[in-house]
Amino acid sequence: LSQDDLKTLVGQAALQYVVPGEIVGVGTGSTVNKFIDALASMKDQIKGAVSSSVASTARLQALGITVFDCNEVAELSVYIDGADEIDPHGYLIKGGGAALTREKIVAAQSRQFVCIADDSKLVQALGKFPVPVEVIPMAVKRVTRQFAAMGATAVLRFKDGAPLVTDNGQHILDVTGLQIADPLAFESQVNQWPGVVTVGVFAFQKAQVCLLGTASGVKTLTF
Ligand code: DER
Repeated sequence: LSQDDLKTLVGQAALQYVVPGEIVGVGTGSTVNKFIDALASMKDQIKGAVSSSVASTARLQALGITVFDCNEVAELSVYIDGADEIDPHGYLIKGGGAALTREKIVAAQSRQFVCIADDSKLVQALGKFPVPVEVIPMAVKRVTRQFAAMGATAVLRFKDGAPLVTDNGQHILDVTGLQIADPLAFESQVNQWPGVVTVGVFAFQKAQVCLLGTASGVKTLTF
C-alpha cells in the first residue's frame, strides 16, 4: 500500500466519527483531502462543515458541502485533521500546510479531535519535523533570535520566491533543533512571546483519537 493509499484508508475510516445531522470540523492537508472526498458521500446526511483553511473550504464547497463560519456555530462534536507528527500522548506537530492557526481554533471548538495519518507520522518524541510557528511579520526577526537563544534554528517559510503569507496575513517560521521534552510547557512558553500568533505544537488541543494508516490496515489509537 502506498502512502497515498494509507491516507485514503484513514480518510474513509474517519467517516464513522461524523454525526448525522451535525456540522463537522474539517482540517487541512492531503490526508484531510481524502476525508473531504469521502465526506461527499454523506453530504445529504450532514448539515455542513466548519473549515480550517481557504483550501479546505474550496474543496468542500466544490463537492456541494455547506461551509459555516466558526462564529455561526456552537461546539462541534468532532474535528477531523491530519498532523505532521503524533507522539504517544496524542500531542501533535501541525502546520506543514500553513493552516495551524485556524486548525487550532476549530479544534478548540470541537469536543473530540480525531487525527488521521499514515504511520510515518507516529514518533516517540516531537521535534524531528520542523515546528511551524505563525508570526506577525514585524516580529519575525526577534522571534528568530529567541529561538536561536534556545539553540534552535528558525527559517522563514517561502512560497513562490517570497515569504509565505498565511490565510491570516502572517508569516511562518519553521523551527529545527528543538528538544521538546514537555509539549505543554513548550507551547505555553512560545505562546507568550510577543508577535507569536500560533505555535505548531498541539498539546492543549491534542488529539483524543488517531486513525493510523498501516500496511496491515487502520489502527485506532486513543489518548
Ligand atoms: O498543516 C497541517 O497541519 C496539516 O494537517 C499537516 O499537518 C498534515 O498534512 P498532510 O496530511 O498533507 O501530511
